[in-house]
Amino acid sequence: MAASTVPVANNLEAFFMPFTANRQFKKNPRLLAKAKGIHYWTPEGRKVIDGTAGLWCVNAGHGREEIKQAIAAQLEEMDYAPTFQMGHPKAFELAARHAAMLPGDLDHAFYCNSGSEAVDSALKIALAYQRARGEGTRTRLIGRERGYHGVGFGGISVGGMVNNRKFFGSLLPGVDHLPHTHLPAKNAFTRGQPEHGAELADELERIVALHDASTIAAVIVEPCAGSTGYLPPPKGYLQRLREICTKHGIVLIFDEVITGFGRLGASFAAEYFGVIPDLMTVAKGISNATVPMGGVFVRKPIYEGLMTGPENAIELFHGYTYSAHPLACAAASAVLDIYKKESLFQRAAELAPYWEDGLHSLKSVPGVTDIRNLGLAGGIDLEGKPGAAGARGYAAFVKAFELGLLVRQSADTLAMSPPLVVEKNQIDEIIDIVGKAIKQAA
Ligand code: PXG
Ligand code: PLP
Repeated sequence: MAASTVPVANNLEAFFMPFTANRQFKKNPRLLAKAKGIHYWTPEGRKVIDGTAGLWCVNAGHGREEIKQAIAAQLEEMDYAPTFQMGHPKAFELAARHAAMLPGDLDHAFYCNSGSEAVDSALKIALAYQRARGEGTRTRLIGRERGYHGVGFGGISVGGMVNNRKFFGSLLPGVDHLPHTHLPAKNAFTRGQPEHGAELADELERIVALHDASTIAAVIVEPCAGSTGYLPPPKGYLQRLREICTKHGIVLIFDEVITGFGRLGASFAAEYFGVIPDLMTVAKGISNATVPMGGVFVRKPIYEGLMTGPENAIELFHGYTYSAHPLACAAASAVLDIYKKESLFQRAAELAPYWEDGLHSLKSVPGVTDIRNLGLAGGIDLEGKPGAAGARGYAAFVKAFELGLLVRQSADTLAMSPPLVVEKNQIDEIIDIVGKAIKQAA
């Protein structure tokens, strides 16, 4: 081996980092080397509160012994088994457990490895379902401005974040978008769901009038938008969207990659809002992020609708090598045990008012222009510096990290979503640090 090919310790160059300013980061890296409970430690041993549950995914907290043991036991027993024309017991067990906890007649589970794959899978299931029921002209997909549905071509096409779209060509054809529901002029500093904006769901009627229902397969929305700064839905909005989709035979997809598995203080946003989608995408908290996993939960009529043709016909020509990977199934089952045993969804619901009070106590901090919250998450908008959009948000994020707190920054918005095992005194600490960081980043 040539000397130059020997890996160099502490050389950060080779890793092409995702969604990161690579050159900036590699000059001033922020590294995490250890995690337990609601904390990370840097390689130097500095303790940092995980104010974001990783990337909204470590809902039961880090380093859970029960999950570790379940993964290790599965690895010992069987590392991998295919699920194309074969099966393994843990996949069926997990699907039955998910079906049992899902609201309404959402009672089947398709598995994949990430939220992005879940979204592409759901869009394909919706298209295949429409075709199977003799509505093959329904090929349009409707997303929403400011939506985030991962990074597959399907997901960025229905997504509504300009930077995730503009570099990547023509995307999927036949996609339209609902308007977003972020109305700070009317709703700033609302606690929980905003009063104004339900009528924005009626824009779907306008889109139907433009294209005709016979061309529209599905609508996908995050029930509470996460990535663009945490935007709880206006009161009545999701109910209205559900009614319009039902009326026009459109498949309604809730992207619950962030909201699923307890974030709102209920198992799923569908349960929290009392609105049942036809398909639900999940990831993140499904496995507490220990082994990558995603899924699409499917209502009975959709699954049944696809079970057509001769019995030897494959009903859905779609799947991943690692669909229902045994290690992911073991992890997902173990985390369900924890959620149940520790009543973590209920715990999140009980902590939510305390979290809300904490967040909104930052209202008077100079430069804060809006605060939003729902469940155990929230977003804080900062006034941007003229001509330097995002600079203040980034400065606050870096300050918070120096002061011992990990937050998530998107432009001049900070988002937080602590693990559901967070204690009240730790919430106090989070709020204290984020307040200081915002002041110091002014
Ligand atoms: N849908 C939604 C609603 C998401 O929030 C995805 C799909 C894609 O999941 P994967 O597993 O492919 O990343 C997501 C992911 C942030 C942030 O800081 C959010 C996500 C991922 C990374 C960062 O807002 N959401
Ligand atoms: N590319 C090639 C060449 C493959 O053989 C496969 C799977 O067999 C894939 C991509 C898809 O990989 P995955 O099933 O992990 O998504």
